[in-house]
Amino acid sequence: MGWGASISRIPGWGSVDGKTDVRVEATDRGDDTVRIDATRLHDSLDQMAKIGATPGGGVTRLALTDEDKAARDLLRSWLEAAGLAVRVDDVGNMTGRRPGGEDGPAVILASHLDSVREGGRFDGALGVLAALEVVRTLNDRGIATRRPIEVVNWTNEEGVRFEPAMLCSGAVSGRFDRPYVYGRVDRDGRRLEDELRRIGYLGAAADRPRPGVAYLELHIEQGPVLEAEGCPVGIVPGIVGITWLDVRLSGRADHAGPSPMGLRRDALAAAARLVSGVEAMARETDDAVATVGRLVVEPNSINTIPGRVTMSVDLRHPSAATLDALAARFENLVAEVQGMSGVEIAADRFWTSEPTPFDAGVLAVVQDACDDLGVPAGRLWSRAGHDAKYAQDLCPAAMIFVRSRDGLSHNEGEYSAPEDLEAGAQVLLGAAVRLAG
Ligand code: HGY
Ligand code: MN
Ligand code: MN
Repeated sequence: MGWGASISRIPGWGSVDGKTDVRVEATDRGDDTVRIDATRLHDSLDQMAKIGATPGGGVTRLALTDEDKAARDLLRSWLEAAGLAVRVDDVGNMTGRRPGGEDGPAVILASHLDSVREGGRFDGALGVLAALEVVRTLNDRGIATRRPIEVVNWTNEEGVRFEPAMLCSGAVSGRFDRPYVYGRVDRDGRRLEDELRRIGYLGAAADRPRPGVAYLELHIEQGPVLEAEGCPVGIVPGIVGITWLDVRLSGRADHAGPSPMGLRRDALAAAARLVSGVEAMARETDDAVATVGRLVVEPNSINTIPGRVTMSVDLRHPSAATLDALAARFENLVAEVQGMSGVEIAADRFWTSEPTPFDAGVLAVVQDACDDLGVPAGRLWSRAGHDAKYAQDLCPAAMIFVRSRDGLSHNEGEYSAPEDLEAGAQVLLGAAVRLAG
């Protein structure tokens, strides 16, 4: 069952940002409803999922790799085929612009095409390709909007190859300066700037996405809430706080045999105390989560006491104060483990994405679209980071979620039912048309 965005009967006014009045004109289409082309949406998702496809049915499409380039090239061809003018900025963000009756700020529909290692086919790609489907549908029906609509693909949302996450939407919102962004290196020491140039996506700062009338991002929930509530779609009032630390432990490599236990400075044994300590503090704190997702042991030999370990810590909580308290608690644990182990430990809290509420006006427009379509929508804060966080710095923003089966994501088994994906895209169409007038 698909929901048709009936845009013929939604004349009305609403203020999106307290300043800009959004007038939604009744079209002259009578009772005609405008539906996305579900087959085309699924086909585009299938084609995109072939790029970086993994044997386990997922995708590995790390930022600025050849796979990311192939995805970008495919998106560019689709955007141009839809008549959009495509521009690429100095950090690789791609923008396809559909003109409106007026020039000026656009309604921005965005997400990302890069993935994590062995990720799923919908994380990011759904938002970009549903935005494309909105444009394709408007084109099919010859519907002109008052304001331009822009489709944006953000560079390096995941922050896996080049930490931190949402790096290039953060650059556009002024959170990261260009030298910092360009200088980020991957685990092989390759610089972000050089990789942009290598894949041919190093554009101009003048081509950065500009502040829009409003920003909408459709994304899979990546958690279990909508499934538990029986809702295909969710309206997202904000994103929780996230902080990332890079931790380097320096002990002393030594022979695994003759070295007496009391003299050892075992970097991995010390790291293990940090890993279990991080897990314990999150379990003890309501609404907190923590993960050590990355850990490298050196020299990584069966009969050598590990001399060096580098590891990551990802802490998340809805409250900035609690997030800071968790980070402080971790620093105390570091001091304690350093004291007892003789291993030197340096913890660098290098990125914090503070809790971000989205715009009430845009959220109300999304709610209207759901109501108009009769789509049951849950309400939940996002515990995953998204570019919408930095987009909110640029203009009023909101997110729309699609239910995830078993809440699973960052896993090749990531799945959302076709009708849920369609419902999400239909809500995106309805909200975008309201905002674009
Ligand atoms: O880390 C996150 O939450 C996002 O997937 N980048
Ligand atoms: Mn994502
Ligand atoms: Mn992700």
